[in-house]
Amino acid sequence: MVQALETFVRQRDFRQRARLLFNIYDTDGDGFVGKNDLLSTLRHLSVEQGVSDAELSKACDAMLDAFDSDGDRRLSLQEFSDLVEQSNQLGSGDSVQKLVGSRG
Ligand SMILES: [Ca+2]
Ligand SMILES: [Ca+2]
Repeated sequence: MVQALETFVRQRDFRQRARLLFNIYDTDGDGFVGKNDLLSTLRHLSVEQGVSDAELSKACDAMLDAFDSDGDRRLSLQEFSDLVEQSNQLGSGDSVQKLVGSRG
């Protein structure tokens, strides 16, 4: 019973967190996280890490390839939630470097 409650709370927290991040990433507010949304958010996050636009663009394509399950090249809240679930550190600048791979 307690376990079920904890699971419920965790899932609710996760959904709230995913929605919060979704709203941050959806910079133009159209209800989807497209490549431009990803680019501008990641650019902002990685501003001090010297990641080039080309690398960011590649990272965005990789994210879309991995999580855009219906193929419209933008992430719905559901698709974005999957991404958040699999990258718990999304939202920290650290995640950008992981996405673009280590840089020597
Ligand atoms: Ca958008
Ligand atoms: Ca999609």
